[in-house]
Amino acid sequence: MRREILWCLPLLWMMGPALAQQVPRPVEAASAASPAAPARTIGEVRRIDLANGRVTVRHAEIAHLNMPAMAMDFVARDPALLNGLKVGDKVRFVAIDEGGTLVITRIERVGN
Ligand SMILES: [Cu+2]
Repeated sequence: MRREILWCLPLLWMMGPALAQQVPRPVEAASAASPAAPARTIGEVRRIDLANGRVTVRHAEIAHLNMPAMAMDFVARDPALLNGLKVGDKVRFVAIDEGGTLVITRIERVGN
């Protein structure tokens, strides 16, 4: 019994660092320079659904969402964000993935 305990101690000591390395590290705060940071994307409004707070945007590549250029639907975090937008408007917006839903957190018109 006692001999087994003594045998285990060095083993635990050796495995300690290996086990510690498997603990997930906290996610580092994304810096502004990081390509994973939610940057603003250029796009063009294709459709607006004010009642449901949705907007269809033909957008440029979105690096932080790993998305090529395409036209797609977004949900506006606040439907009021869509006030004043018209189909055909060139926009600059920030989109994030919230549990699989692509949400626009800000959007503004840019000069045509
Ligand atoms: Cu897309």
